[in-house]
Amino acid sequence: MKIKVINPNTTASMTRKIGIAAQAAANSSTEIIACNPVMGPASIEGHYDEALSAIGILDEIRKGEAEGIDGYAIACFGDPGLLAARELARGPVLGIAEAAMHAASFIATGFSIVTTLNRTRIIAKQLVENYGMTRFCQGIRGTELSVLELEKSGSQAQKIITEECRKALIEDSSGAIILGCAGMTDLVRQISQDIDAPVIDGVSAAVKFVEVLISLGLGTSKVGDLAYPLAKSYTGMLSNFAPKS
Ligand code: 2AL
Repeated sequence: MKIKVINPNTTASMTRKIGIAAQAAANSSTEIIACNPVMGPASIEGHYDEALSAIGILDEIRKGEAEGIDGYAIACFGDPGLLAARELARGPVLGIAEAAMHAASFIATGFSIVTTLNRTRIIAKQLVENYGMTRFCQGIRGTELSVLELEKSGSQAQKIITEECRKALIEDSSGAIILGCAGMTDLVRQISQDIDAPVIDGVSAAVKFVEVLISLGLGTSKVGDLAYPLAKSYTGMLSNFAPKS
């Protein structure tokens, strides 16, 4: 089984971290291909970054389909380009935010999301609503840490995130915490130990759910709106992205 894990930002150190977490979550017989697009933002921290990162994601899915990839995880907490990616793919495609929220809803009646910059909270809120998770989501907390701060050695990021998670449990009355950035994937075990509560990393959850769906013989439905994109001409910089019949 081959699962491609796409970090939609172009920061290679984050892609390496995501690949390690994905391989640790997967069965030993599953091959994890962690990648990031060559074009796009170094980090995704808003609507504009998200919109443009989707192009790189779709390019990786297109290549993945030619390489016989069985399923995909999109490793950015905004789940950018998710439905478009599903249109291109035969196998399952999961976003880390949706995977994390579903996992949390299985183990707690309420969860909080602890994320990076405050401005990204609106993205998480919109996803919570889209995924029907409003009933479970008790809080979305920013830390004002930039995504690339998570890549710096000697950063205070882990301490700041841990303290916010601890506060979320008490102030939001949450039973589980979701880490709201793929760049936090390496922190999950230690934070869970430190706060003595379940902490969910969407990268691991998405990879595991993709693996399960593939082993159940389930792929993206090609009936209705997730059918392959209609063949047509695209112009200008996007001419290479024109769907073929
Ligand atoms: C993210 C993420 O997971 N990767 C990235 O570049 N930005 N999300 C976030 N809320 O900061």
